[in-house]
Amino acid sequence: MKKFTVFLIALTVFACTKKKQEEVVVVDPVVSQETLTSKLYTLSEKGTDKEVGTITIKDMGVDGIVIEVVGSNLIPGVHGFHLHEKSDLTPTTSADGKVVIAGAAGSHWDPDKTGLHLGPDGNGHRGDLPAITVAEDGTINAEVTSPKIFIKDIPGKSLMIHVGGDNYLDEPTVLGGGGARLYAAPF
Ligand SMILES: [Cu+2]
Repeated sequence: MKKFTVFLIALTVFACTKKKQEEVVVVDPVVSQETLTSKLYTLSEKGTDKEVGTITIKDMGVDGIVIEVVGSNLIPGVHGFHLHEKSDLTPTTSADGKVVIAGAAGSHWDPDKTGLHLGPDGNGHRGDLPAITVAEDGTINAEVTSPKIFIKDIPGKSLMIHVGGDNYLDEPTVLGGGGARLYAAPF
């Protein structure tokens, strides 16, 4: 009986110790564990259409964010990629009567009011990101970083993928020349 009691005490102590260990959460002082995830949709003149992937944003603390783009059934090639001002992806009508796909998302996020599209390394829009490439088989599994966007900036905005590439200039066409909005993930 005595042996059994000792065994029970030992078991209880072991169980308590184990529980305590499980409760210990390791928190990196610089990089938090926070991530934001949203689905990636095709865009049309009617709004959002099919689901074609996922975008995950990881908090890198003072270093900004890492953006992971995973998708399939996409149009191959290089596509301009930006953080736009709003998460609303409904179409709008321009002054000349043309439908702007996902127009309600606004333009590239530009909190410093620079009015300049200078790409990820320039001092223009903070929403300007490196262009991303979809493989020939229509898939993408890319990771881009931005030291100018922080995780707190993301809610209420959208990540936008354009039809064309991005020359990181406003010439010869504005906003990098990517043209129409093709896919987006609202946050
Ligand atoms: Cu854009």
